[in-house]
Amino acid sequence: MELKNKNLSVIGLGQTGIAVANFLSRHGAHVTVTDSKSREQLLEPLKQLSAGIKIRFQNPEPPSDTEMVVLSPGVDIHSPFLENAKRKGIKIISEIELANRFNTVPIIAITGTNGKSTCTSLIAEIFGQSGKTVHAGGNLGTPFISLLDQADYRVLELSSFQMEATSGLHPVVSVILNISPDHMDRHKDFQSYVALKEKIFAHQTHSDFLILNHDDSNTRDMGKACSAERILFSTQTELEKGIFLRGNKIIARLQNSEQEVISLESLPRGMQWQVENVLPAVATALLLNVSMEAIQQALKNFIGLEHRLEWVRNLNGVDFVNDSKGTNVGSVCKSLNTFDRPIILIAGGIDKNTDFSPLKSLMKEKVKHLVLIGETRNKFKGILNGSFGYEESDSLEEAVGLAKAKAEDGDVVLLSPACASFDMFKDYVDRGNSFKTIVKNLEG
Ligand code: UMA
Repeated sequence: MELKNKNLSVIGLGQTGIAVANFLSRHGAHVTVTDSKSREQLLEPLKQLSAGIKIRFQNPEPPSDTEMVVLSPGVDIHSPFLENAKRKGIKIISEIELANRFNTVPIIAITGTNGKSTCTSLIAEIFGQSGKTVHAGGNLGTPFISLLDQADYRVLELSSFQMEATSGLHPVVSVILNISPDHMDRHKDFQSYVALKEKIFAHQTHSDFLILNHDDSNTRDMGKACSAERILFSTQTELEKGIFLRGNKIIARLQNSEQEVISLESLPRGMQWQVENVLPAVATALLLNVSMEAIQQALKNFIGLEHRLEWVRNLNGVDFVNDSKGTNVGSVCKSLNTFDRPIILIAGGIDKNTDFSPLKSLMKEKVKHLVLIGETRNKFKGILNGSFGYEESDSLEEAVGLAKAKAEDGDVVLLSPACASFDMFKDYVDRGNSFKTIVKNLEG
């Protein structure tokens, strides 16, 4: 792709837009960045742009000489700016597509609704342990375009947003962890969301691998027409070919032989709760010939990620677990299913136009008591429709206090909100950190 002296536009001045604009400028393009915010709101990001890059604020029209637009993941492909670009016949590509065209290193790509970051980080940890150079990024945090140095593998976490305007990606291993409705305020319907996830294997060939979740009816039968070798994983069923649990042991049956990988007790506590993210990571490593020793060592060391089923503390026999990243219903269902003990759930926040009703029956089964916070309280109450006892709280601190008062020896107090956090916190990290501070300060 020739960039020199081209007139190129970037939409969105977040971390992706900054990295893309600087990359294009370094390659000799004339770059204009547009953002829907005002200059005053963007003083910090503006400082990170290279000299010579032009900026436009709150302008829905692409510059008239633009030959191509690169969009940031947070920008809806149907936003006025991109609709106007399409009308003018301007080419639109994602940051992932742009980076992919300059990438020369084999890609391992992970998508799904929940668990992507944990699985991506664990794969990077395992390959790192084996002495390989790996760059992990994408939705995980570092944009792909910033990861183009030489390496053995790139491990990319890919969101549905990043797959819009992505057409040529070709991973050597692709993983789809699970699919349940999320971001329904952005995507037209569930089918469109699934179709974006399926793009991950669209260009895979017979020498590649596609790893899918056998326990999820939305992923089990995917990719049958794809030429990559399909490998399934399951925490519930022994598979003829694939990776699965037998009792408390992880068993891999991949290339006509069976191997025992590790027993669950050897994993740190937080990862024992997330085996469905461990299995595809182990399969990826085995398929790409990483040694069993490196895999086992990495599994013993990897404690999981902050704000994803993160164990915070045991107080009077009660485990307090921070799952602030549980911002959609599918994620909360998974988190509730993780525990076979009574749960006191703290949930609520900002609505992402989600249907909460799938939570109702699971909550009846798993949740001993519910504490509601945030703007979605009324929506939750409407769905529960008097069928379930709950308390409400205006602050997270009070909510934790109410949860603690209900908890008994052996119970779990779980913050897993099923919602975004912006009504009460800066983001899910801020919400999770607040929860941890409150819990650590609780008196016995
Ligand atoms: N903007 C516009 N026009 C719009 C919308 C946004 O100009 O129509 C501007 C905003 O004013 C802002 C900028 O775009 O200045 C933000 O861009 P962005 O939302 O793409 O954010 P980045 O900082 O570039 O972060 C993105 C991902 N963000 C989203 O997908 C929303 C990050 O994922 C990712 O880590 C990062 O690129 C690096 O690849 C975050 C995320 O929340 C973690 N992802 C969602 C999730 O996990 O559920 C998908």
